[in-house]
Amino acid sequence: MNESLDQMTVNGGDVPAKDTFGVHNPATGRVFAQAPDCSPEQLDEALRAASDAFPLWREDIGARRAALLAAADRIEESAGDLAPLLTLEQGKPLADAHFEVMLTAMSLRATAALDVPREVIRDDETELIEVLHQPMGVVAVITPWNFPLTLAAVKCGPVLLAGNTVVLKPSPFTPLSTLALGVILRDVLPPGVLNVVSGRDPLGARLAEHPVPRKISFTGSTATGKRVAAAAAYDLKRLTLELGGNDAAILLDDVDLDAHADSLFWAAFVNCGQVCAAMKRLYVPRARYTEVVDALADRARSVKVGDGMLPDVQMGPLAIAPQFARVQELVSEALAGGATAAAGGGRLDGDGYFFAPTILRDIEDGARVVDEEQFGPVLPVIAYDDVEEALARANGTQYGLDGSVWSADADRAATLAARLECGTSWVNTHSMPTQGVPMGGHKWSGLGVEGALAGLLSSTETKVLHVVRGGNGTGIALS
Ligand code: TXE
Repeated sequence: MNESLDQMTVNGGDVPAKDTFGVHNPATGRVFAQAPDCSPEQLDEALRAASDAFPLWREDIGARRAALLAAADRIEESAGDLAPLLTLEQGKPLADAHFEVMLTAMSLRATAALDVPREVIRDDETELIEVLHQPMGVVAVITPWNFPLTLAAVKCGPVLLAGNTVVLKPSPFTPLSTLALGVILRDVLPPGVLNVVSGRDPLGARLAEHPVPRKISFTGSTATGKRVAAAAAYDLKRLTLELGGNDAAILLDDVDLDAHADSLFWAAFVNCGQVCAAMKRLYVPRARYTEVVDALADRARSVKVGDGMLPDVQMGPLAIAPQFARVQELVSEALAGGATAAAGGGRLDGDGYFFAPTILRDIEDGARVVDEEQFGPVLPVIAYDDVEEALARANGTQYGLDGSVWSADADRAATLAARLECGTSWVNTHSMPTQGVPMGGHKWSGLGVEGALAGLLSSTETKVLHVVRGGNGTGIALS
C-alpha cells in the first residue's frame, strides 16, 4: 500500500486537508495523529461526486454485487493496516479489532447475497402491475466511535447494493480507520460511489442539513438522532436511525448459572460495554441474587484491562474522554446513593481512560446508572420478587433496542421474551452478532431497520409500474 491511509476520499482520490484536528489514543489520553477537517466546500465536492456517480452506479446490480464482494476481500487483505489503527484510535484490544475487520467483510458479503425483489402483482392480457424498489440517489451515512468499521459496512453495504451512492462521515473521535477504509476501497469501487470525509462537528449537522442527500443513515445517541430527524424533516429526507439502548436482561429462577455466567458477563462488558446492544441492566430473582452477583464479580475481577496493543489484554480503555467522565459520574453517584461495588467501582491508575469492570449490587431502578444508558464497563444487578414486576421494570423505559431472558426452559423464557418491548429479544444469549437478520430499535432506540431484506429495501423508494394493455384504462385518479 503506497497511498497514505489518512486522507479523505472524494471522487476516488485525495482531497488535501486545509485544516486538521487531533485524534486521541484512549490508552494514553494523548493526541497521536491528525485527521483532515473537511471544509464546507469539500463537503459540497464530495456530495457532487456522489451525485455524478449515481446514474451509472444505479444501472447494474450485478456490478454492484461484484464490487461489494471485492470490497470484502480487500478489507480482509488489509486487516494488518486497519486493525492497529482501530485499536490506537478506539482502544479495543488488537484481537477484537481484527475481529471487527472480519465482521466488516462478513457484513458486506451477507449484503451482497441479497437481491432487490421483483414483485409482480398482476401480469395478464389486460394489465401489468409491478412494484419496483428503486435507489434514491445520494445517502449520507453518519457513524459513531464504538464500531467504526463494522457500522460503516452495515450501513453502507445495503445502501450501495440498492444502487445509491454514499458520503460517509465517521465520528471525529475515531476517523482514521474509516478514512483508511475509503483509501483501500478506491480501486474496487468506481470513483464517487463511496466518498469518505472527516471533521469536527458541525460537519455531521452540515451533512444532515445539506440538500443533496435523499436519505440519512445514522447511528449514535438518541439526542443527536432527534436532531438528525429534525434536519431531515425540512426536505423529507428518508431516515434510518439506530440509536442508544438500555437493554434489560431477566434471569428466571431456574437459570443454569454455570452454563451462562461467562455469556452474561461478556454480554455486558464486550467492547468495554460500549455497544448499543449490550446488556445494561440485569434483573435477578432475589433467591439467586448473591450467587449471581458473586459469579459476575469474580469474572469482573479476573479481566485483564490495559492498552489494547499489548498482548493478552481482554478489555481496553473507554474510547473517548467524555464517555470516561460520564461513566465515572454515574458510578460515583450510584455508590453515594447506597449501591455497593461487588467488583470495580472506579477508574484505574494511569493517563488513559481505564475504568475497572464494575458490578453494582444493592441498587434499584431510579438510580441513573440503571435508568440511563451507561455505555461503559458497568453492570447494575437488580433483585426482583415477581417476574411480572421484572418485566414491567424492563419495559419501563423510553429505550427499546434489545432485551433477553435466561432460563433452563427456553420455551418459558421465549414466552416472556416476546413481551419485552424492543427490536430484538434473545433467549439465553444477548448482543449476538448475526448476519442476515433485521435489526432496529423500538421507541427512542431508533427508526427503521438495518440488515436483511428489510434493511436493503429501506434504502429504496417503492414505485408502482402500472401498464394498461389494450387501451381500456379508466383514467380515474383516486387522489
Ligand atoms: O454520539 P453522537 P456521541 C450513545 C452513548 C454515548 C452517547 C454519546 O450513550 O454516551 O451516545 O456519544 C455525529 N447531525 N451512543 O456523543 O453525538 C457525530 O459527529 C448529524 C450510542 O459520540 O450521537 C458522530 O459521527 N450528525 C451509539 C455521530 O453523530 C451529528 C454509539 C454520533 O455522535 C450531529 C455511540 C448532528 N447535529 C454512542 N452531531 C449506538 N447507537 O451504538 C453529531 N453528529
